[in-house]
Amino acid sequence: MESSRIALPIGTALDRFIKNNQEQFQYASGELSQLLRDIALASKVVNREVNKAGLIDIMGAMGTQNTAGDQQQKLDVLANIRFTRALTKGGEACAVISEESETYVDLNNDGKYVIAIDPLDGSSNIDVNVSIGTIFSIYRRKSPIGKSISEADILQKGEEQVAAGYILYGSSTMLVFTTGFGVNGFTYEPSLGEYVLSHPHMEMPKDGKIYSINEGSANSFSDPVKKYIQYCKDNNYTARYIGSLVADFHRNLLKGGIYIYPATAKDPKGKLRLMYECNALAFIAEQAGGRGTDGKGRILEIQPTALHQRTPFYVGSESMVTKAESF
Ligand code: AHM
Ligand code: MG
Repeated sequence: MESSRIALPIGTALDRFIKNNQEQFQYASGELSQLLRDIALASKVVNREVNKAGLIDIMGAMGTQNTAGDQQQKLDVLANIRFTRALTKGGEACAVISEESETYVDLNNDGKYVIAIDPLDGSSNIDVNVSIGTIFSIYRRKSPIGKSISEADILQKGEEQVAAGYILYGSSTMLVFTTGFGVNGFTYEPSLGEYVLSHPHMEMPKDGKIYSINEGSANSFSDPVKKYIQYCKDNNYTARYIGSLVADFHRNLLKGGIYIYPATAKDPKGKLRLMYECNALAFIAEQAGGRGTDGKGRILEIQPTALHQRTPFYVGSESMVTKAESF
């Protein structure tokens, strides 16, 4: 959708941005804006915890595993609690789907929105002081308000997202989001405790020369993926892989590039989760002029059949994703 492009200056606080751009928040009853504020607030708390992770004894594995069998880190658990609590408080959400919870959390029958969230992605990077992120998608519920929620509310296609975003806990902390009217990026100003507009109307370069893939698994990539990687090398592309989806995606959004997590022997359906990792980033990519596919079709058109469903993921600059697909 076309942005109405109200020119707000760099440095505008998130709250002011939301107030001045209400036409970009559909169904204008204020709940979607409030959800975004709640997520922003929770992210500040998580940011504080991420920043002091090296100082206090909250680092390291908790000894429990999440639904996918990954070791849960204490910060993952904390982030999950912070975000779920923030989303529960205002009553806008009827359900939360989280990477850290096996089933969805049923919140409030009067809530209008369903949120899918990966509270802290890239968790293997926590202990080594490398950028990590939060990824979120927001959907309207489909069932009547006041009734209990149904599967149709939970398992929605990515194209039904009304908003999506991520928080990158990096050398600075950023909130990047879309409500379907383009993409805007806000940088956290710690001394003010505010997100301020730093990257208005973000657009992904149509083409790029950065490819991001875990080449350690190359032996088990399909032939087309192998050929595409060879094509990148033959054309002197630059390989950049942090192993933190939000950070890899963010770099490619700014500089032009492609991120690939294909099917591998270990993860025959890909590693990444459709509902709370790929959908949000595919929506943001499209809103910034890029593309997101599973190698066969548009990520946003995949009908999820399970909460923690995985998918191969190709996302980034339009020409690069199209080229990769052509292999
Ligand atoms: P997580 O949800 O357990 O943190 O895993 C997702 C992460 C992504 O951030 C990252 O892009 C990918 O897994 C890295 O996987 P690999 O180590 O196999 O390259
Ligand atoms: Mg994750």
